[in-house]
Amino acid sequence: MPALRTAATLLAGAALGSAQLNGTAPFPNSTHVNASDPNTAAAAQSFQTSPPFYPSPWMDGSGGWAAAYQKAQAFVSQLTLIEKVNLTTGVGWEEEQCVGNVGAIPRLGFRSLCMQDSPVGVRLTDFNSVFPAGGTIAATWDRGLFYQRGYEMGMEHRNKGVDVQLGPVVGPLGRSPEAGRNWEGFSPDPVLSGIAVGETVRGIQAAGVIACTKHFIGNEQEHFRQQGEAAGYGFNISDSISANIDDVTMHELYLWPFADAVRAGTGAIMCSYNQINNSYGCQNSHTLNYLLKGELGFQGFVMSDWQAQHSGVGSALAGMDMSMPGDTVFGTGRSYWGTNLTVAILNGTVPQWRLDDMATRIVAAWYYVGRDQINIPTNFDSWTTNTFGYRHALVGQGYEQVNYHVDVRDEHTTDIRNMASRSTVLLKNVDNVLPLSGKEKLTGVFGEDAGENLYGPNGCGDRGCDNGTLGMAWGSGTANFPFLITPLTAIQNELVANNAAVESVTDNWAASQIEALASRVNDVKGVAIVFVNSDSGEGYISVDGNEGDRNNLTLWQNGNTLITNVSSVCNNTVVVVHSTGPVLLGAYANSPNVTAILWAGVPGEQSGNSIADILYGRVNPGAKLPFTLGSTREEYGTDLLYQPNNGAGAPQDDFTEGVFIDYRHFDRAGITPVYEFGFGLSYTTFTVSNMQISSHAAGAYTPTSGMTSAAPTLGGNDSSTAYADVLFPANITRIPLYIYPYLNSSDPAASASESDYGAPASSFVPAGATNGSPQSRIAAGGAPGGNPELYDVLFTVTATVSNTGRIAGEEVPQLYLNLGGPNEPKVVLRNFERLSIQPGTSATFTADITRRDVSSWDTVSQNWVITTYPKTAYVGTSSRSLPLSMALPL
Ligand SMILES: *[C@@H]1O[C@H](CO)[C@@H](O)[C@H](O)[C@H]1NC(C)=O
Ligand SMILES: *[C@@H]1O[C@H](CO)[C@@H](O)[C@H](O)[C@H]1NC(C)=O
Ligand SMILES: *[C@@H]1O[C@H](CO)[C@@H](O)[C@H](O)[C@H]1NC(C)=O
Ligand SMILES: *[C@@H]1O[C@H](CO)[C@@H](O)[C@H](O)[C@H]1NC(C)=O
Ligand SMILES: *[C@@H]1O[C@H](CO)[C@@H](O)[C@H](O)[C@H]1NC(C)=O
Ligand SMILES: *[C@@H]1O[C@H](CO)[C@@H](O)[C@H](O)[C@H]1NC(C)=O
Ligand SMILES: *[C@@H]1O[C@H](CO)[C@@H](O)[C@H](O)[C@H]1NC(C)=O
Ligand SMILES: *[C@@H]1O[C@H](CO)[C@@H](O)[C@H](O)[C@H]1NC(C)=O
Ligand SMILES: CC(=O)N[C@H]1CO[C@H](CO)[C@@H](O)[C@@H]1O
Repeated sequence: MPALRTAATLLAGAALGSAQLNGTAPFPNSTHVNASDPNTAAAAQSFQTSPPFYPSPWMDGSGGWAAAYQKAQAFVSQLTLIEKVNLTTGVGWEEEQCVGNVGAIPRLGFRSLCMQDSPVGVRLTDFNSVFPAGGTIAATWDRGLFYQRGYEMGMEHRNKGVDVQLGPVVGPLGRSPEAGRNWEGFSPDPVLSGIAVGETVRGIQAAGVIACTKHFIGNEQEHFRQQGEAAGYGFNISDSISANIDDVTMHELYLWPFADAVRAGTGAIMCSYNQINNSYGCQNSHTLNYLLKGELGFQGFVMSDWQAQHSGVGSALAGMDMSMPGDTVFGTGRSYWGTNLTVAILNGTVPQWRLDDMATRIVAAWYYVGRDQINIPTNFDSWTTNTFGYRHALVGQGYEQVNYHVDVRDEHTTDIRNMASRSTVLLKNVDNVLPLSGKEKLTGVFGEDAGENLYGPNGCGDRGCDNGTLGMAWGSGTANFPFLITPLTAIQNELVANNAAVESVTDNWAASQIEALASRVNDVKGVAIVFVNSDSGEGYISVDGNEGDRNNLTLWQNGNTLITNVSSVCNNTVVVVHSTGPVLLGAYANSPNVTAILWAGVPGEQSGNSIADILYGRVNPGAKLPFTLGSTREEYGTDLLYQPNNGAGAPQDDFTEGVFIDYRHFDRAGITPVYEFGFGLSYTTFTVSNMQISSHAAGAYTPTSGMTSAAPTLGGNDSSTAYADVLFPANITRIPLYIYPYLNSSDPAASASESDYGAPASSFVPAGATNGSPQSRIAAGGAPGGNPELYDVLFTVTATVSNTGRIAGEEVPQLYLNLGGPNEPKVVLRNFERLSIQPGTSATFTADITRRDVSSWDTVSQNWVITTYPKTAYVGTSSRSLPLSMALPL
């Protein structure tokens, strides 16, 4: 839990850094930059501070938001100061039914908005589905499945009465393979992540639920994300870890997928726990005001991660719009906003236009996804699954029916099974041992990961254990299973139907039983299928000493020994891996008795059926690795920070590798991976041929220029509201520890002491922060997602993909670019398409290349530029199998 701090102290964080943006400005903590690292000089072209950027850009209704903007302005114009503050501030942890609720506006019949986890399904309820995790669906490389998954998750949230689904995730992006929450996001490649997040946002919001894309930004590890959490693990640090990211890397890597989410219309963005260049994610005016709301033209609202807010005025002026869950620290009854925000408006410290902008953004997102047309009451309670319980769980008040057990699953489980099998990557298949016939005389199934969690599928809170098969990892990114089909059950069903024999050993340490069964399988020329896993999760839970982040990239539960014990006596050993990210499989890639390897990710409720569909050939694998599988953790070059490196100060995590993460690093360092990014086999074979490029006349790039309009103020003059009019109403029944917008006293001095805003405003309001006059527009901005001309299509690449085998299959042709400069990655992914092709026939791969795709970030002009270096386009079937290439005719 973060310590309580005074607003004045914390504002130093918001305003930190006086340097102007400058491509050559030195990184302020240069002692942390290893100048002898060969990657640093080239990649970290301009480490920056977090230069202040004020005022916070106000919403303008651009990019398809005009109608929602107008409706929201009309609505907010009717609101009083207190009602506006209510919209912005959560009522406190466990004070209402959802993981977060803001105050209601009863006068206008506007209910308390409900924010609910999570990115795999509705969390903390029942009769919901569990979808494959983000990092698993990413392996489909299938836009249609990205959208379908988003839509179906959105429908389930909608029907539970949720307003905001707290997903999808593109932060962490996946800088380090060990990072605990990578599985919630998609891929360390920004383009794969960007396409996946865009389709997911569109899907969720088509269902009438606001998507909250998270965590913005640089949230690349669990260790040290919160001072209090770190203290619980025995680390003495004053502040959250600072992800120190240079301007090029920020734009070309970490911000890239957020641009896609904003362009897709995400209604909310969650700011993160960590600091970015030594300023907290929820009060960093550079990342929120400049990058997100300025350059990316984000029209929705920024909500804090739970307890990620560290200041009142500072976060308001730096661009945060909603405080979650509202209290400074869970259960304190104190808030940086609520009463504090009311006081800050009354005395002019925070200008009214900023509050109006917060409220407008929140209500506009609500209209944008059509929530004014949907009236489904929240019909569950996060804090109990009992039918009756306390409405205000924190304080045990309001006993009533809180759960209606509404089954929102519809027919989604069929689609979930399809999504999971289409996410399964075939890495090795010697002599076509797969698919299996299902008529093998004896099948031996091995591994705890094949079977049940003895505590039940939901037996460990927030899935904080690694018992039984890994259908989901741990943390707040979880949901309760309605059932979990284990691999063993599905394989038994398959084989028993065929009257074949199947036996299993699911104790990974039962060496003699394992050897006995594996030997018998070998003897009768059957097949051994070994299930292994590697788990991770969110930092507040430690499993087997893994404090969210993984301590290693090896298999858990004695998995390596298990594979060795089986394969040393059985020459037809199939290995299936469930994992939250990369694991070290180098020992098995060339091991003769390991005849097949499958990566099945974190598949959700239909785990067993989906792997059986692959093993027995009902689904021909077509998935591709969304990351690189190396042979040691060192090969990745981007390990986590496991120990504080700045005394008792904020740990400093310098992203000195720049844009060189995952395959870009392996390519640059000349390391041959075990299985490369984009790799995946099929039961049939494909070739690619006949690459062609056509150019489009898109015209020259026009930097956005001119001025914005002035900040609108809506309704009456809030700062002239009488203190007496914002007191607690006499007739209100106050719920203990609940966060309200009202004051206790009409005496300004007393209200100030209650709010801690006693210091003169000038001492902590950053220069320009209250200025609502027209502002210069940002050259790289102009609409949601950035300058619209960045998305102009400059080229279209086509190639022929032929199925040269004997069965129908799916292939993912991939388009990569080399941008020509001496410091550019060898190749970067830019487009792909999953094609279904009948045997003996061909299909055409068609991929657009946009202006953004061929541009590099220029720190001096603060814009995207197309360098004069010659550029090459490549087409192939993985990041290292690129048989076709052509120069881009720029
Ligand atoms: C900006 O860069 C120029 C060199 O191009 C340098 O002279 C100047 O000192 C830099 N400004 C800052 C604030 O670092
Ligand atoms: C603010 O929200 C609280 C909690 O929902 C509600 O009780 C109160 O009436 C709201 N106040 C106003 C003025 O709408
Ligand atoms: C106002 O915020 C300060 C922290 O800056 C906190 O200590 C105080 O309790 C808050 N006031 C209320 C009424 O929540
Ligand atoms: C389940 O997991 C917990 C925590 O990891 C572990 O201590 C326990 O032994 C496991 N129990 C079973 C029955 O697998
Ligand atoms: C890696 O971590 C897992 C989970 O904590 C543990 O079971 C395994 O023994 C570790 N591997 C090594 C090589 O230490
Ligand atoms: C492969 O399996 C056979 C049994 O079929 C065994 O004799 C041999 O030692 C195994 N090879 C390895 C490398 O484990
Ligand atoms: C496994 O070994 C047996 C002899 O023990 C041999 O007949 C069979 O062909 C081998 N299978 C594979 C897949 O190598
Ligand atoms: C805000 O109100 C408090 C308490 O009345 C006071 O100390 C502070 O100076 C005020 N700031 C402004 C700008 O009026
Ligand atoms: C020059 C500068 O900004 N230095 C910063 C380096 O990081 C520490 C973080 O703990 C800051 O306190 C310094 O101000």
